[in-house]
Amino acid sequence: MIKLSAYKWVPPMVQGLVRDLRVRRALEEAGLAYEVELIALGPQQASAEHRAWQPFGQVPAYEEDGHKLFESGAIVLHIAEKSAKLMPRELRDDVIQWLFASLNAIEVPFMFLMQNGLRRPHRRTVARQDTRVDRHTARPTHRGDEG
Ligand SMILES: N[C@@H](CCC(=O)N[C@@H](CS)C(=O)NCC(=O)O)C(=O)O
Repeated sequence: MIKLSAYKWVPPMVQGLVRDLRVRRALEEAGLAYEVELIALGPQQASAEHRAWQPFGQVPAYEEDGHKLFESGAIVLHIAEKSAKLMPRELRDDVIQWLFASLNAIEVPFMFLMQNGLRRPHRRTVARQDTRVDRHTARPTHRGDEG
């Protein structure tokens, strides 16, 4: 059985944003059954037992038949490898490319923006990444758009 870690409770400002959600979504879309182990923020999160599963004391962490993984991107990729719906074989490189792009080129500036507020230079960075993604995905030659 697949097991995924998540928090028992998080403050309202991050509810709906915790990274176990991207793993849950991949599992749901792949149609894979899973159970959730709820971790309490604080001592349980910092415990040696939890750190053996997620070395930074964070969520999400994933376990499948004793095989343990952490880092949401690595977990989502592992799940995608099991599902032609999530990652058709002929689009594997595209999926990996966009997975890295979402974690580096998109998530990083957005996180910076969230942590530093809507000051003009950060807004510009995020708007620029957004425009570039729009332009790229609108291109008719994008491999994902070829019938
Ligand atoms: N790069 C990691 C980041 C994990 C992460 O930042 N998890 C947050 C929740 S979204 C967390 O556990 N924060 C609590 C903490 O760092 O103490 C991933 O994508 O899995």
